[in-house]
Amino acid sequence: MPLTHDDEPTAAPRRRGRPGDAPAPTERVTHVVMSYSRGFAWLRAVGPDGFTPALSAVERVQCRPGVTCVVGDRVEVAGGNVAGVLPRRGTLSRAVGPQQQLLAAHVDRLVLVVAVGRSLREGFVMRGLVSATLQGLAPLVVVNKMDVDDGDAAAQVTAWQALGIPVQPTSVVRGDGMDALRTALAAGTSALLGHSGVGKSTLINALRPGANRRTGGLDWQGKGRHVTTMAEAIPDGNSLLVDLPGVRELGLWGATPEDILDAFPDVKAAITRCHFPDCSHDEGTAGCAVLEELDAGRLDPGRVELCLRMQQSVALGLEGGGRL
Ligand SMILES: Nc1nc2c(ncn2[C@@H]2O[C@H](COP(=O)(O)OP(=O)(O)OP(=O)(O)O)[C@@H](O)[C@H]2O)c(=O)[nH]1
Ligand SMILES: [Mg+2]
Ligand SMILES: [Zn+2]
Repeated sequence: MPLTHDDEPTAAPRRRGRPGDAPAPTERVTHVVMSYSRGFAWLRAVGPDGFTPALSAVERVQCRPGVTCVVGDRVEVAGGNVAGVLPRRGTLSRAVGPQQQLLAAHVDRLVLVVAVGRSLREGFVMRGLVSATLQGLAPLVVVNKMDVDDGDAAAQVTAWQALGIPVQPTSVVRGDGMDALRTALAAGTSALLGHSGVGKSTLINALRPGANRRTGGLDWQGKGRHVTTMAEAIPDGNSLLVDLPGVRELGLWGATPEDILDAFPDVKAAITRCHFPDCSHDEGTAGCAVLEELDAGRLDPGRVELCLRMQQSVALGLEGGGRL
């Protein structure tokens, strides 16, 4: 997908110049926010052909009072300042306590990165999938650090694939899955979201030589510290990879119990077959289809519990914030 804004008229290539230079009458340039911090945006100009080398210098531009940006924003520059933010689409948000925090805009794909070890959490993946659906983003689950897998992660990958969840196992160390990931992320804007230390920045450095993202977040045993503190978009042609700080919480605003169930087709099929209207599906109700499937080993008890817990927390209005 081209990076130019949908509403933008086709543009003539831009001369090199400072942001805020009066454009020639026929010239329209979109500025894309590559990074933002405390009233300053790092911008790249983008023409109809994307980030051509002549357009690709990053410029640090102060925002006018009252203007705040997120990475991926398309902005107007006037008089040497960021004067306004164009209408957002493809927004990615998360929960900070009861507040919704916008992380990025104009995102096409939500890449949910987990890693072998403590961060291989089905709860994170399922919340991320619901969140992607609600926010209109295409999901991709990346299971990184497959080089240290003892078999559990491979089994999890197979189970998710059997459920139709798009999953790409990777190892940056061994190079496994990196060509397939490069192809999957070759177009559009992809935001990498996951716990600290799963290898988001390391993946981006491997996919974008020269990105020079600082790495060394938590290792696979959970030791270490958060490394990425500022979101940054890294371009290549018309595609962007957004490196985000590690997150622990991801809200599910506006989700209904039905939205949750839709993300669990395996659980949904059994619940739909249960004929007891008030069945909680988790106690010893004789004849409950969910319990029958569990007893027969055709349904994963962890997934049933996760689905019911997520439904309950949505129904009780506890999302907002949900621990991943
Ligand atoms: N064994 C192994 N280690 C990896 C792999 N990918 C990344 N790592 C290591 O995992 C640690 C964390 O990597 P980062 O890329 O900093 O993780 P991050 O997700 O960006 O972390 P934050 O910026 O804190 O959110 C580093 O020590 C990497 O070298 C992999 O495929 N295999
Ligand atoms: Mg990082
Ligand atoms: Zn039941």
